[in-house]
Amino acid sequence: MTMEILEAIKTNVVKGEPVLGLVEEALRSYRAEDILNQAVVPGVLEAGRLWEEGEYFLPDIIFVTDSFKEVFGVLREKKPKGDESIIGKYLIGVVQGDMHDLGKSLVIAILSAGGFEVIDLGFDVPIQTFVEKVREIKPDILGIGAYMSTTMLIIRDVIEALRSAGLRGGLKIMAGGAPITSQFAIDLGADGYGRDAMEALKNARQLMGVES
Ligand code: B12
Repeated sequence: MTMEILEAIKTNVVKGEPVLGLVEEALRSYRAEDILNQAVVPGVLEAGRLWEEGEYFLPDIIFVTDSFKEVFGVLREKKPKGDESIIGKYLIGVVQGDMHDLGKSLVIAILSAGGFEVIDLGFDVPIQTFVEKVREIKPDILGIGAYMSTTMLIIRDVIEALRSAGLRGGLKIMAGGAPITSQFAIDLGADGYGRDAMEALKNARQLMGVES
């Protein structure tokens, strides 16, 4: 089999078209991580670029993130356990009262592609759930998303609750979402921020000490 199958997967990811059949086929010749790194991730990155440049609109991103979620689930199952190339554990969730999910999905796609093991708490996550999951999962980084002016201050409450539970020390926290700025994230008590998914990855790597 040639590289054509990887190209075809990438193209379909960019277009948000069905990709599982192609992935099953590719798995006969390629390792799951190669399919992820050489086809799926470049596809998501390309879609992210088209979004940033205003060429893609929301429905396009919805299709791309749906396609990514589906294929990522399959490929993760196939990846060897105890993969040493993992940079760190990244727990992520959207604050309570906030149902916006697309930005987080894009961030998850890029972080996963960039070497993080990402655990997704979903959206509308109660403050107490953040606390319980941090205690249970012990992530290196917690990403908190908030997408409305009415929910963004909850990020501060989550950070406060973690501090009260004695879980803040040693944990890196990143805040993100359209109304958040770099300075605002710091004011809320976070350690980092990401204007978009690529910046989130870059800053997460920096927090892990793998990028200067
Ligand atoms: C799509 C959308 C929805 C969809 C969400 C679908 C879904 N599954 O996510 C639906 C229809 C459900 C929805 C509902 C509502 N929405 Co709405 N929605 C939007 C819209 C149009 C786009 C948001 C989006 O997905 N952007 C695309 C993603 C890719 O960008 P992003 O979220 O900014 O994410 C990027 C970065 O922020 C960053 N990032 C994201 N998360 C994280 C996390 C971390 C840790 C890091 C580091 C970085 C990071 O990386 C991402 C990728 O580049 C915006 C307006 C707009 N054009 O932005 C309104 C908007 C956010 N919604 C708004 C409102 C008011 C609502 C509703 C209340 C509407 C209503 N009256 O019912 C409800 C609220 C429901 C609720 N309780 O949450 C307002 C919020 C206003 C405010 N107060 O701030 C907006 C701004 C529209 C507006 N101008 O009025 N919405």
